[in-house]
This record gives sequence, structure tokens and C-alpha cells, in this order.
Amino acid sequence: MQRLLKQSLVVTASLLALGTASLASSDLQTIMKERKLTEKDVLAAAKTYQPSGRKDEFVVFSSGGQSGQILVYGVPSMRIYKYIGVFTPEPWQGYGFDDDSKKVLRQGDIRGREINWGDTHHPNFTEKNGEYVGDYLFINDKANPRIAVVNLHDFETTQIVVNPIMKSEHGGSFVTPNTEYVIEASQYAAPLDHQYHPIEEYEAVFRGAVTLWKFDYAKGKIDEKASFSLEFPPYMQDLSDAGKGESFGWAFTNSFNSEMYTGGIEKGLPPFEAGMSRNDTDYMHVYNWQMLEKLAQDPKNYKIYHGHRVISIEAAVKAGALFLIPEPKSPHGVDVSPDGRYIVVGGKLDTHASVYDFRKIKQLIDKKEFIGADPYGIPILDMKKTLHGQVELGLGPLHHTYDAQDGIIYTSLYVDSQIVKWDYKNLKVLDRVNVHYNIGHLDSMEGKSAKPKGKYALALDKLSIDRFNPVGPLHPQNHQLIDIGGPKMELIYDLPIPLGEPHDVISIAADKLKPQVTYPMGTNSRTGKQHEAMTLAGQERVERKGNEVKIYGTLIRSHINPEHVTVNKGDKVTFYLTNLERAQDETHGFAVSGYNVHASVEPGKTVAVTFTADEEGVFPYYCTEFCSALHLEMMGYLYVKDPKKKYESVKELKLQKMSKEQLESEYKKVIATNKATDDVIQSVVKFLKDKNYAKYPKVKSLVEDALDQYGKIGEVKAKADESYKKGDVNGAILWEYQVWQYMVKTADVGLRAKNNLAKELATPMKPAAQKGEEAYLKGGCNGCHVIGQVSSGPDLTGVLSRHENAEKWVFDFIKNPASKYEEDYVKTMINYFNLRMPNQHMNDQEIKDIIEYLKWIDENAGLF
Ligand code: CUK
Ligand code: CUA
Repeated sequence: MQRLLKQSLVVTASLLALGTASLASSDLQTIMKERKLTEKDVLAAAKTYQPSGRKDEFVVFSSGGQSGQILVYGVPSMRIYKYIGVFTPEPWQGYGFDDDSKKVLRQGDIRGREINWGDTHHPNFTEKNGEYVGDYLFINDKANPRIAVVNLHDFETTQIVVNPIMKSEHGGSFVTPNTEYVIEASQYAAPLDHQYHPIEEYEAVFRGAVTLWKFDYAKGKIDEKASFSLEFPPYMQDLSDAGKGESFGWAFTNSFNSEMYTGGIEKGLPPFEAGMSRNDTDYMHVYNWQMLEKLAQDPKNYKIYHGHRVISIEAAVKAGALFLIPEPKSPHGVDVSPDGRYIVVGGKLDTHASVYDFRKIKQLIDKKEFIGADPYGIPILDMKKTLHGQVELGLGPLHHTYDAQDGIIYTSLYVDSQIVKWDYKNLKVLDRVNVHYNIGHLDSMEGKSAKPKGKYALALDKLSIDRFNPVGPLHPQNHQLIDIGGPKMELIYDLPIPLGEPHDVISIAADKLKPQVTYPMGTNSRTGKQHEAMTLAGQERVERKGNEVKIYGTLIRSHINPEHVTVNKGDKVTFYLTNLERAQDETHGFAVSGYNVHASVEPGKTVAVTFTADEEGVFPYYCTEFCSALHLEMMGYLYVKDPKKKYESVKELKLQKMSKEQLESEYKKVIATNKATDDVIQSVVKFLKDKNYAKYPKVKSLVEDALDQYGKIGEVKAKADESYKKGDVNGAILWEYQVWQYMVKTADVGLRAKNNLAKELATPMKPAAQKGEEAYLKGGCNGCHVIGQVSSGPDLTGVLSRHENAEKWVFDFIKNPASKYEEDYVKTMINYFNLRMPNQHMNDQEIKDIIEYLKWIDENAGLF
């Protein structure tokens, strides 16, 4: 009694303390003052904040630069959702640590060398009519010229292709309007024959190129055999873009060394940077991939390098498929307008952006009107005659993105650290906003597609300098979110990126992405097909052939089957594991001590991990995802024996064992626990059935999962009974515990289903009731009152029918509880709960709202 009383005082005191604290900190003005926030800050917060459970409108895929990965985040919340391993192993996804993902990573090996990193720059989606489809994503590797395919049905990398002729690239991956080709243009020129050549042969044998990778949509794969390249002069090609609309069939690639300067700082010559920026103009390469596609059919037009067709400059020129247009000094981004008519180029070393008009380009090409040819014979068009106009933007214009509004474009200024909004048709600057600092790419939502969505823009800043808490000399990168919905751009959010330099992002309306949430049973996620080693419940086995051991295992909450595997030292061991779960997010992991293998096995997936058991000993293996309350118990042992050795058995240690009576009493206890647990389950099942759960798909899938678990009980229970009959009480107890495990898992999911169903069924809350619930929570009322249950205070369901003139009674009681402490009813309650209702100092409006909330509770009685 004494103890209880003391406890109740503590509870009351802490509730009161909670009451005042939350009152103070829930006042917006106070918080703004305390946190030194301006109204503009609060507005920015309101524009980006997503309440728990709310989803984002856009999903952004960002290259991870030198991390070789992709990261995925949401707009406007700027919450990071995922890193996708692409050119780099990513252990939490098992990428590079299980057999099938290793195969994907090893596709990226170059001339026999293992490459385990990449420098990712430009992600791009599959397109239809120039609009994003978003079922596959392509990304390039600048350092080791490669393109990867990420399947957006499960956000996994499924293919890497190595460029057969280039030594570095940059103008990838750009997708033609119906995903016919993925474009990859070289960066640093090099000999295509992969042989040694001195720099003196630069003009003669060093070459750039563009590769047109054929995408096979049906297979979701790049078809290397159907792909081909076009040879370019050694002008150091850069960014590229595919034409669309009126420029469909054409593509555009920038360059920055039309001087063909070859450096030599070590010989006392001016460095590359000096000689490469000498000319006032460089060249935009204009080429027609539809014509090139035809040229690639006839061997007289191409040369084979490393099994790959490379169309010669000569053949392309002859066919009228390749032209050059001068463009301002050392340009960087080239971006085709949504309708395909204009091509905007930013010259890094020029303060202007140049707007080319494709109609004019096409006219000159049709009339064969050229101002000459370059040393390789490529016709050059007159820059002035192809320009729509130029606009002075500021220092270091790099990249561009288009707005939903026709004629509006945004350009990043690297040196000025700004975004400029301008009108590329009327050639007028409209607005500018500062970013922090040194911006590279930028993106308005779907801003490089034929149908930009506008709304928000992302600034990908190269430096963050002083923006964040310091974390050492290597600073995080900074992505900034800008509201471009109004006439003035407004910076509203900073997202530090802890992962390489993200060169470019691509954004898509979230509802276009429809990834699956579980796999069809037995899926090999890297091929999309059924895994040859899919193993279902009851099929678990170990097969040996010579020194190869194959374990066909299964994973389910919370055991790995098998739990013991013995092999010989030197055996080649493969664990095939199928996750039998059907429920969303029930991933299991698999790791073996010391053998450098790891798998992430999502529901329905089958994975394989192979290693040579070259070390004798006992090696635990276990699940690496906290998948249930019994996750730590999800383990097993691998025993590696040396077949050449004789093992003497160790004398068994005699330990005290349980008596027969003790065993009997434990058996009774577990039987009683199981009965009680089953009662709870049955009451939940009754609730679900009574309320027709099957009508609600989300609830239905949860119930199915729960019943899956429950369905396993019969077999285990039979084993328990059999053991008991045979007099093996210890065995019976263990099997009964296993029954309980399944019950706990059933109840866990079942209760989740019940809560979900209750939410579906409850009548919508009126605004007053919503405010009432807020006041109720703010006041800490839920500390003592649990709706639908007697807790440390009475259940409030039905409180409005417990008293005469109840609304007034409840109002008065909340307003001044002490005034009723002497009433018989309240006295009984105080005695029963050993607790007095405290005065929470609610104002009249709050109390009225709480009464509305109580009415809503009564309307929904029985659901909670
Ligand atoms: S790039 Cu890095 S800022 Cu590779 Cu498109 Cu321009
Ligand atoms: Cu499965 Cu932890």
C-alpha cells in the first residue's frame, strides 16, 4: 500500500512536470524565439516537413560520385531512402558478397582486372516519347568507362557493360526518347587499339568516341552485340544530350580541347589547362544516330576494335551524319529543351549561355552550307547562323534544367555560386538565388524530360564549407532544395550528403515508381528469374559431390534450416538460401564467421553464397537483420573437419540435470502459457472475422502472414505430444516452446492487423475531436488512461454515459478535479487506482474539444 501510494505520487508529479514542459515547448512563438527561427525559416520548414508516415511527391536518384553508388531521396522532405550499390560492393544489400551479385559486379571487370569502385556521374531513366518511364535507370562510370543498369522493380543493379574502346568517358548515360539507345561519350582521348603510343601521335591515333548502347526493353538489358560506336577527333568530348521532338534522331556532344593541346608541365611546357583554353570556341558534335544505326550494318563503314563496331569519321561525314558547331570556350552542359527545338550550352569560361536553334541547324545541314571543315574533314556550321541568341548570366555557367512553364530555364553558375532563372526564348534574366557553394548540376522536377514538372529545384553544390557541423577535413557534399513555385526562387533546405561527390540527379514523380514489395517465391533478383536452387519448406537438404557441398536451406522467423552443417577442410561450400516469408519487410540476412560472405535475403528471394572452407574449426552463421524477438536465436554452426586428422572425443562434463518433478511442473507451465496466448489469438481472430478483415487488402495480407505462422503449430504440437507420450518430457517442453514461438509471431502480426483494421473502420474525426485528441495527448492524459483498457486509470470509453448530465460532469471534473474528490464514485476510483485525477489546467475550449474526442471514442467503442 505504502509503496503503491509512493508510486502514484511519483506518477502524478512526473505527469505534472510533463504537462508544463510540453505546454511551454508547444508554443510556436516561444520555440521560434528559443531556436532563433525567422518566419521565413518556419515557412521553409512547413514546406519540407513530412509528418511521420507521409510520403514524398518526388523521388530523386543521385549519382554518388567516387563512391560508385546511387543514392535515393525524397522531395520535398530531403529524406534519404536508399543507397544502391552499383560499381562498388554494398554489404548491407549483400552486393558483392553473394554469388549472383558478385557476377554482376564482375561483369564490370576490365581486361581481366577486378574493378571495385566507380566514379558515377549521370543517372537517367528509361523514356517514352521523351518522358520518364522509370522502370530502369542507367548510370555511367567516368573513371572506368562503363554503364550500369539498375532495375527499378527492386532497386538492384542487374547489369554492367564495359566500354570496349574508351579509356575514360563522361557524356553518359543519356537516353534517346524511346530508350532506343543509351549514349556514352568519351572524355580523355586515348588510342582505340589499346596499344602504346607516344603523345606525339596524339592527332594521328588518339581518339574520342561516342558509343550507342542498344537497350533491349523486353530483357531489361543492354545488348552489347547490337551496340556500336562512332569515332570522334581527340577533342576531349564532354556532356551530351539526345534530341527529341523536332530534333529526334539527333544527339549533341560538347568538347573542350579543339586545340588538341597535349600539355607537358614536366618538360617545362604550359600545362594542359593553359593550352586547352586557348581558342575562343570549341566544338559541339552534332550527329544523327538513326543514320549511324544504318551505317553500322555495312562493314565498309566501320572498323572492328575488340569485337566492337566503330564507324569511321569518314563514313559518318560522307553519309551526312556528323557535323561540328563552334561553341563558347570550354563548355560543359548541353541540354535540349523539352520540345527539342533549342539546345542550350553553358561555357564554363564564358559568362554567356548560348541558345542554339535546331531548326536553323537543320536548314544549314539541308542546304549543305558550311564554313569549312576541321582537320578530320568534319563539316563545320556557322555558329552565328545556328544561334537563337546568347544571354549574359554570370561567372561559370555549367548546367541547365527546364521548368514546367514554357521558355523558362535554370542555369547553375559555378563561380558565382548561384542559380539563374531565365527565359531562353526571349533571352531575359528573371531571377537569381545564392547557393552554398560552387554549384554543379541542378535539376527541377523531371527537368530534363519532355514534360518538366517544375515546383522544386535541386542545387548540387561542390563545396559545403561552413554549412554543417564539422566532421573533419573531408566535408559532406551539399544538396539544396529550392522552391521554384513562385516568381522568386527560395532556398528552403540543406541536405548534407555523406557519400562521394554527387554530380547529377534525376527526379521523377513518386507515383511513376512501382517497385514490388516482396519477390515471387524463389526469385534470383539479379536475373529476375526463378533461382535454380529455390528451396521450399521441407526441401531443405545437404548435397555432396566430391569436394563440393551444396546446402539448400530456408529462412523464416526465426530459424535457419539447417542449423548444423559439417564439411571437410578444403570443400567448396555453397549455401543456397530462400526466404520463405511472404510478409513485407521481413528480410533476413546471412553471414558466416570469418568467410567474407554476406547476403540480404528479402521475402521470396533465393541467394547463394560460395566459399572454400579452408580453415578448420567451428564457425557460427547467423541472420544479420533484427527480424523478430527471437532474431538472436536465428543461427547455426558450420563445422569444418580436417579429413586427414583423427579427432579424439573429449570426456563429457557431468552437469546437474532437472528432476522429473521439475520437468513436469515446467511442462504444465508452458502448456498453461500456450493456452493463455492462444486465447488472446482467438479473440483477435474473432475481432478480425467479425469485422470482415478480408475486405481490406493491407489487413488481409497481414492476417495471411499471421495465419501462415499459426498454421505451423499443428505439426510442432504433434511432436510435443508424441515426445510426452514417449516419456521424453524435456523434448515435449522444447516443442511446446516452439509452439509458443509461432504463437508469439502470430500474435505480433495479428495485433498489427487488428490496429490497422481499427484505423480503417473508425469514423473520421471532426476537427474539434482532433483538437481534443491533441489536447488530451498534450495534457499527458494518456499516461494514466488507455482507451479500451483499464490501465493506471479507468477506461474512458463510455465515460459520457456513466454520469448524469455527463458532459457537464466531465467538464467540471477536468476543470477542477479536486471539487469531486469527495463524491462517492470518484472516491471509489481513487481508492481502486490509488491515484487522483490531477488538475491539468486545461482551458474551457480544450476541455470542450476533449469531450468531442470522448464522443468519437464512444462512437468507435470496441475498435480499440
Ligand atoms: S558533371 Cu560534375 S558538375 Cu560529370 Cu555532369 Cu558537371
Ligand atoms: Cu532473421 Cu534475424
